[in-house]
Amino acid sequence: MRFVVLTLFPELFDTFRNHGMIHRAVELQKISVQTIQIRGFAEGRHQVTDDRPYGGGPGMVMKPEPIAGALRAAIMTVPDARKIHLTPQGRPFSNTLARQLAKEKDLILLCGRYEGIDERICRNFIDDEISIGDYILTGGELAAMVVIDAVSRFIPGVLGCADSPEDDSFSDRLLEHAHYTRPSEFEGEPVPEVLLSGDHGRIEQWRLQSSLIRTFIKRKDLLLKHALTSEELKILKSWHKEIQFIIDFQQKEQKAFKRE
Ligand code: 4FV
Repeated sequence: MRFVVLTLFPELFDTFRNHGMIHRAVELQKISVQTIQIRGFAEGRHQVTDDRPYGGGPGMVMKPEPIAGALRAAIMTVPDARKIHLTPQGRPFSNTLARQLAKEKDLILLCGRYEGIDERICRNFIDDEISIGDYILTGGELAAMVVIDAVSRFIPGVLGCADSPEDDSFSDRLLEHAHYTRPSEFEGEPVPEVLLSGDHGRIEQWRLQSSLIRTFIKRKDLLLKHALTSEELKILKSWHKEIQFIIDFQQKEQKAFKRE
C-alpha cells in the first residue's frame, strides 16, 4: 500500500518512516510513505497557505487552492487512492476501521493545521473524514501517523510471521490478556505458574480469563458492544455464580451478626 501524505511539515514523517515496524515494512516494500508539501502549491512569492476566516473569529484557516493543487498532484500518483482528511469531525478511528482501510489499494492522507481547512475541500475532494480521538491537535500529522501505523499492521507480511493483527486487543473484541516474559521472578514477583506449565489448554483458558477480567474491569463497554462466545459467557456465568455465593454468605453473616 502507498500512503501519500499532504502536509505543511513533511519532515515530521522522516523519523516515523525510518524506525521500527514501519521502517521494516518500507524496506520490504509492503508499504511506502510519500509526503507532498502543500506549500509547494501555494501562489505568490510568500506561498501563503492560510488566511483569516470569513465571518471573523480567532485563528487562521487553510486556503483551498494549495490543498486542491496538492490533492490533484497526489491523485496523479495514486489515482485509485481513498482520500482521507484527519479531523476531530471525522469517524472515530478503530482497529476495525484500520482493518477495512487496509483493503484499499492506496491512501491519500490530508493533514490540516491552524483552525482547519476550507470546507469546500472537504465537500468536493474528500472520501472520508477520520478522527483519532475527541481532543484537538495542532495538526493532523500525528493522526496520519496513527492511521498509517494501525493500517500497516493489517497488510500481509508487515507484521512478523508469528505476530498476527488478529490476536490484538480489540481485534477479537476483548482486551488482550496479561503478558509475561523472563525472568520468571522479578523483584520477588513470580510469573503465573500456569504459563510455565507447557499445558497449552490450561494456558489458553488462563489467557481467556485474563482477557475477560481485564475487559470487565477496564472496558466494560466492550462487553456490551460485541457478541461473546459461549465459552466466554460460561466463564462470566461461573464468576456470577461465585459472586452470588459470596453475597449470600456475607448477607447471612451480617444477619447472624445483627442477631447477636
Ligand atoms: C485531529 C483529531 C485533530 C484540528 C485542527 C488539526 C487538528 C488542526 N485530527 N483526529 N483529533 N486535528 O485534532 O484527527 O487543523
